[in-house]
Amino acid sequence: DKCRSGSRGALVVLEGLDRCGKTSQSTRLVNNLDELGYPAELFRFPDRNTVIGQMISSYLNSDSQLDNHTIHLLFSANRWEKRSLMESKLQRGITLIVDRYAYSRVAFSAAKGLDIEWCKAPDMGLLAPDLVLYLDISPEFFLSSKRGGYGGERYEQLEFQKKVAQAYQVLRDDSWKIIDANLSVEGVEEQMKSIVLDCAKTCRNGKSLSELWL
Ligand code: NYM
Repeated sequence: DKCRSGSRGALVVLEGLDRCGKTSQSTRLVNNLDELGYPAELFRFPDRNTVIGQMISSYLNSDSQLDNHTIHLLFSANRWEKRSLMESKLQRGITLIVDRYAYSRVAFSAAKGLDIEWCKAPDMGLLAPDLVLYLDISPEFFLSSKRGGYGGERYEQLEFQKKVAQAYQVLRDDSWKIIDANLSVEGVEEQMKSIVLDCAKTCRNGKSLSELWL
């Protein structure tokens, strides 16, 4: 509707290694934004609720085997099937907090040795985030932490996570905000809150949406 045009929501992406706390932090962010008068919703990739998402889920649980290129394209298709929904929500003024996005796929596939340009191509034209928050933990962090459940899924192995961390280093640019995720849950939450609020304000004031890859 017209009175809302120009006051779009922000597209905020959380990235990081497995078990870095992205999922709890994204829920907290949504609640914080809602309380501050910025309607927000959570998105998560992979979205395991679609048919493609179920194929991805079965691969991650090692119930199926797929060629590295095939799984790469499925992860990308899983984002494409949500693109128009995401755009319409943003245009309606809703801020989207997204737990993993295109960077995850590139980092995980590059860690397997796939060519980085090939990895980036299928996501070209997806909505570009207004903000990327990288929750920084050392790959060894989970060993000393109480964050449970590690090791259950494909990729959740120390040596592989080290490679993913290196691939993220290559991908990230100066616009990413690096969050020290070794702190307490509340400490991490505080670091993120004001950064995200600033971004939501800028978008509400008319910053335009753009597309990957910037
Ligand atoms: N993952 C996630 C990828 O390999 N590529 C992608 O594009 C995305 C979005 O899925 N180990 C991997 C990272 C995780 C796994 O994610 C499941 P989560 O956040 O644990 O549900």
